[in-house]
Amino acid sequence: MSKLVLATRNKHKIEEIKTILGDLRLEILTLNDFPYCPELPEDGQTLEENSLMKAVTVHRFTALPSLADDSGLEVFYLRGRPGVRSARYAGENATDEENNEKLLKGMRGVAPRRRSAQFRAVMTLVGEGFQETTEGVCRGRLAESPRGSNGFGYDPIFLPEGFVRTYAELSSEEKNKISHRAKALEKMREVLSKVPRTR
Ligand code: ITT
Repeated sequence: MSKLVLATRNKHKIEEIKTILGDLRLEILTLNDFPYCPELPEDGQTLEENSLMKAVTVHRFTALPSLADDSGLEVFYLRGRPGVRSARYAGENATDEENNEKLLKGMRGVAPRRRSAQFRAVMTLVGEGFQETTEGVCRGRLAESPRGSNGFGYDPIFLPEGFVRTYAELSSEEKNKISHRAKALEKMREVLSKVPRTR
């Protein structure tokens, strides 16, 4: 069986990625299996840069193929913000609630047709002699107030296209069918199925 290390400690991402890739013959490890792995750099200007830095750092440390996910919510009215700063929008150690609150405050009074937003995930796979990057986008719009308790991050305030429910009101099966993360992983599937076995 081939081993793959997810370059993240975010338990929600880990759960989603493991479920989506559940049918592949992969032993999926995470940074929780490598407690001494150094902090991952996240100071890039783009999701692509951060995703690559995380995957490279973890591959170097573990000597195993590593898959990183850098993702964010891009709001058109805010010219793509919070984007690459999604995790830290309301400050360095901001909670999901604080980030949601800041975003909704900045969008107060903005009409529904101008509340377009998209989630974007950039996945990077780095192994011995191979590297692959894929992107997944889920379009939608911002809700007026938070709704639902599933998922994490901005899920309670994001209405995916074609739904009247927020990401946080969808079951995990529903979210994993349409999400930015699922789409990026779908494109990575072929390469992941060929990850070489590790001794
Ligand atoms: P790692 O870097 O360890 O993977 P992180 O939480 O710091 O974990 P990111 O730097 O990629 O991850 O930041 C992504 C932020 O974007 C995340 O903290 C959420 O606020 C938001 N986000 C990404 N995907 C999301 C999703 O599926 N649902 C809700 N919010 C999401």
